[in-house]
Amino acid sequence: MASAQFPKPGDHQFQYGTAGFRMKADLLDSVVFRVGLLAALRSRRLNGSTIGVMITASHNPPADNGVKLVDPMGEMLESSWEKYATNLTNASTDEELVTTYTNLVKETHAFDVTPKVVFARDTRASGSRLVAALVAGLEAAGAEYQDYKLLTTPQLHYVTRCINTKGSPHAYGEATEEGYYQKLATAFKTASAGKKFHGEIIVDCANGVGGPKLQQFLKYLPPVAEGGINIRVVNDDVVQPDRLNYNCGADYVKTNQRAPPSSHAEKMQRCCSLDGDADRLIYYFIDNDDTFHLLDGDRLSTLAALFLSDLVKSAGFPAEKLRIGVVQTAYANGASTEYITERLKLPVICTNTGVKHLHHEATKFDIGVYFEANGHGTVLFSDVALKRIWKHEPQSPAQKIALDTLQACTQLINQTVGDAISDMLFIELILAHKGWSPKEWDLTYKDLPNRLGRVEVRDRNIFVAIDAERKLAEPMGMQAEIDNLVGKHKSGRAFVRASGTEDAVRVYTEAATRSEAEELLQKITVRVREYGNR
Ligand code: 16G
Ligand code: MG
Repeated sequence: MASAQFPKPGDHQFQYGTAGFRMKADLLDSVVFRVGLLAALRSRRLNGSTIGVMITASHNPPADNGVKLVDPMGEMLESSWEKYATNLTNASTDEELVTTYTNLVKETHAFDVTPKVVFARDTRASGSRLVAALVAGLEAAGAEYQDYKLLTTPQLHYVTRCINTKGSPHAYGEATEEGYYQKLATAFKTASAGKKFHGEIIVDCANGVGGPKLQQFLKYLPPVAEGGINIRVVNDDVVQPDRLNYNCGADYVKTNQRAPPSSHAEKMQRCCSLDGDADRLIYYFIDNDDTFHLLDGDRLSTLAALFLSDLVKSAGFPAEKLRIGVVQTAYANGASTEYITERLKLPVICTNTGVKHLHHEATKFDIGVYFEANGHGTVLFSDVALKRIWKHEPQSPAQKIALDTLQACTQLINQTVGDAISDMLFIELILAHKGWSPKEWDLTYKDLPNRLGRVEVRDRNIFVAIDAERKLAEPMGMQAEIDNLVGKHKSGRAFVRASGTEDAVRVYTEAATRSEAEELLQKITVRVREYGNR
């Protein structure tokens, strides 16, 4: 039996979480083999649509790896299937695996068709070994498959959608890496025609797969001498595996609130960082007083919303024809939410943490902008919006220019999932249109000081969050205590939630001053410890 080559390690319990399966790479062989079976099953359930499998552990250390499934339109695996992934990977013997699989074929009403799967991986050393396990699983399930080798996560999402929409009115593009570069480069050139880029931008690629891919992409853009964007790629070493995400990358910058030492940014220079699989993006700069300024996912979101709402107006659309909305989580800085509602006059929806929740809510608008504060996000255009945008008749040359730009944006933005390369080009485009340096962008509003804490307790599951994780339903009485503490601080806000990825509780606080945010964090942390260890 094929699975005998990939035995489940000991009594390890696996769980398909918000980011798929992710852990030390040497625990993953059996998991990836079984994900191969599951991908085939998912394809059969969807009558032979192509399913994507990405092998990556994103911003985790080099010794980790992970695997996740991509649904046909490039979305994350439908959440009702996460439990099947969990069941399959936990079957302890080959016999149990066969039984579980056979039952799933029935339970999911899988069709009797040849499954189709595409896959890719990031640059981790364990990647090719895990690909072998995946292929064994796919072959055991009788699947047709195509290996796209090294890709960023969003590229694999793009390719999956292209394959499944080929020949339809919703065709998304050429299902190749080159097709991806061509689509984005063409859109970027159209949307930035005649605009000037403000100096050089440093792009830190976390020594991950984004490095070589961005280098490759640059070949499709006009040269700097001809007015093209001036991108300096740093941290693109994928030869020494230990350097991946080490002292660099979006997660490092966001968590440590400082630039990677290796980026050597000058004062006031525009910088950004991707994460290890290039689906997260964070901007930053160091001002003339050596103060570090972070432009995180909230900033990407507010800038995108500002630009798109202006563009929609300038192109001559009445507001009700293209409703723009923004989706955030409780982690979004209160000042960003206020800016969107009060200044941009746009609706904001708050959802649970995790990209799939934001993505889902964003589909409810004609143009849905969503970003997590950590830099993962994108913009979604509904089918109706796309139709209106492509059919619109501009009434003046100025409307035509705005419309051309808006149309190009729908091509530039990767609508399947947050995509650091695509998001970066979009942000660069906006800054060029506005003639802004990061300083003007930073000045659009002032972040409220905030703190994020991590508390380990005996049982994190007693903390039950409701209202998009802004309040605690349990333990009884705790929310009243938080409200009481928060009420003592100007612009105070706080929430507590159990982490979905670690055995810990997260505490977020915000207040008018840094010391108040800190004080609030300390006081709430004490209460979390007390309740969590009872
Ligand atoms: C996962 C999520 C990320 C979220 C984080 C929260 C995806 C692809 N990733 O990494 O969006 O911010 O979990 O982690 O959805 P936490 O539950 O440990 O705070
Ligand atoms: Mg990532």
